[in-house]
Amino acid sequence: MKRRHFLGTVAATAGGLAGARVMAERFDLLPPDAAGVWGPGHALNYAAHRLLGRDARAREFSREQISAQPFSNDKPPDKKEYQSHLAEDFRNWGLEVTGLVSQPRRYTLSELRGQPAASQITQLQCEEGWSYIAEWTGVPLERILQQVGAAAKAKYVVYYAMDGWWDSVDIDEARHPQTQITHTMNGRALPPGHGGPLRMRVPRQLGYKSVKYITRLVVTDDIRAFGRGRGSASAEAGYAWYNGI
Ligand SMILES: Nc1nc2c(c(=O)[nH]1)N[C@H]1C(S)=C(S)[C@@H](COP(=O)(O)O)O[C@H]1N2
Ligand SMILES: [Mo]
Repeated sequence: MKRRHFLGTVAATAGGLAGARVMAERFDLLPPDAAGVWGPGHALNYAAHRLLGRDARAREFSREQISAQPFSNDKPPDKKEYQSHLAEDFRNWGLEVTGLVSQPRRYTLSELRGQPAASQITQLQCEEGWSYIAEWTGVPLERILQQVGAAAKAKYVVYYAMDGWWDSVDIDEARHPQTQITHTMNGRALPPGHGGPLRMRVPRQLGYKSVKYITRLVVTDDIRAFGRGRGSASAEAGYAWYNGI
């Protein structure tokens, strides 16, 4: 009923985009970047995906389809801090988890590697058009949220990288079984070029949501408190905060 009502209303609205914002707001599905010129489009896209495909899964591939030469869009950070972690084989890398959680915690990399792992063969698609398929292995973000006791009212998980990138996903994406803290790629430690030692893997959205070199997660119910309130560095640079595939 809810989705039919939503679609019906959007269709019936003259210039559906303007109506989309109003509808998205009514269903509490307004993305952080709903303001501005592209805001109504972002709101329609996000609300439609959430109403129609909240539990949808990203396509999974067979082992034979894994790309022989996965493309890495960048060199690892030349930042001194990252380079010294690299030099010691990331022995002292950690992932801090704070915010709306009952037990804030800092995981060491070896603690994460020691957790029961999940694997998926999915495609990473860059907004620039290229893509590759790889097997990603790591800890489902959902499991981390359980371990730290994320509050029921949590609405977003914000994540930070060592090179200054940061992004966030809503709680549906965070709890989706394919959303993963990845430490292993194609059976080996995640290479530095692909975000080693830890990256967020969000296979239902475009590649820029899969932030590399992550060091910190914050659970929150108020995204306005982060950066300029648009939910991510990418959104502040003009990309959609939500970009479902
Ligand atoms: N920290 C960080 N994460 C990042 C990026 C980055 O520059 N820094 N680039 C993003 C973009 S635009 C894409 S398409 C993917 C690329 O992943 P890859 O290097 O494994 O191909 O990483 C994303 N995560
Ligand atoms: Mo990208």
